[in-house]
Amino acid sequence: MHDSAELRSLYQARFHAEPAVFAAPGRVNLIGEHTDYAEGFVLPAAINFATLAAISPRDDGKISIYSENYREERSFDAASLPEKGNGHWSDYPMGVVHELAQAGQSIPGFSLSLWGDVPPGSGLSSSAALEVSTALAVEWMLGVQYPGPMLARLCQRAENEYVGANCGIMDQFISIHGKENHALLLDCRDLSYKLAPIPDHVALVIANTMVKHSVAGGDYPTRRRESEAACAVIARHRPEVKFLRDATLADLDRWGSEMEPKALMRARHIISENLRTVAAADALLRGDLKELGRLMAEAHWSYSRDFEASCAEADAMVELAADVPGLIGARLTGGGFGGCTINLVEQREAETFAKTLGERYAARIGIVPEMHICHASGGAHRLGKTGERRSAETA
Ligand code: GAF
Repeated sequence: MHDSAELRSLYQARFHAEPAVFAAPGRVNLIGEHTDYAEGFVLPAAINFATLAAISPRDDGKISIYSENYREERSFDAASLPEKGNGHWSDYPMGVVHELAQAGQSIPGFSLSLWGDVPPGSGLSSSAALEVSTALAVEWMLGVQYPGPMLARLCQRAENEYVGANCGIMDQFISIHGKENHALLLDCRDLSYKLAPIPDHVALVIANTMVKHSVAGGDYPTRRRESEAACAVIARHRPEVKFLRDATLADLDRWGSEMEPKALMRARHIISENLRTVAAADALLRGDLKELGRLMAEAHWSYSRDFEASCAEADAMVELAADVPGLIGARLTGGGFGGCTINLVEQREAETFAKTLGERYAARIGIVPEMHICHASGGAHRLGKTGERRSAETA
């Protein structure tokens, strides 16, 4: 599978109907990790990897969902949707359908086919791409259109409550609001945002450590709990502190001794990361790439040492990148514990950079990494018959 034309023709062969097709991108986060659920700041960009969703109505009251990636079909009764997921890939699209029903929509039968090239388990938000592409497809079928921030919240709820992964808002938000050649500074408290252009001469080189990352289960929720415990200690003294977004490094100096040592480290990462993220967006807007690179490096080591969310492979990928010509900044991106590093690289050096870094990583770690030279892309949208982006008016 390569593109929407192929998805469309496979869809026609399977469901004997002409679908409407939607695309939602994955993302890379330049800086601002585990700050979203603390109502802080993030600086992601949508990337040119996406999930496509093809949909058409059916009249037998069934919801049929086929995954081209898993080559598997699941069927549900639109009149009695399951209340919870059960650890299957279909939880993501069904979570969205369930949330739309919770929001008062009456859900008719439909056939949905999904295909994506966001590498799963690599920290590039394949889950959000799946949720958002489904959301756009089902919205179209229902003839409704939620405002972007509301749709992002709905998809986040699908993941939190139906899938059972305790993620924040970043991934769903950027998948909807991404803009070609821009990063987006999001205030996760009120969902206001500012776009920062990524200069033409800067490439996004994504280096996959090939160590699997997952948000559901494992260390992600543990980190979240630890940082919330630190916040609760500060709130005992300053009740106005509801989230770590409201706390300062001075609070840690005063009350850090009342925290579990790990909680203190997690809080130090999140509080300092918020400061770095806002500073990084400023640096990008001013064109100060040196400062941006410095902040990314600081963010990586804070993520690795204080938040303990990196791994030996990601640390090696970041260390090795520092000696490859063309690097502006590198760090582990996304939820952590594996996945990809993001390298901002001078465009003219990007090919050689990717090749050299890949070879050096393979030589040191013994794993051949996947390297992708990406660009910041636009947010979720409908695709026309020939795969072109349809404007809002024609969508
Ligand atoms: C994952 C989550 F889904 C996001 O909400 C965010 O917390 C991120 O990890 C870490 O910054 O992608």
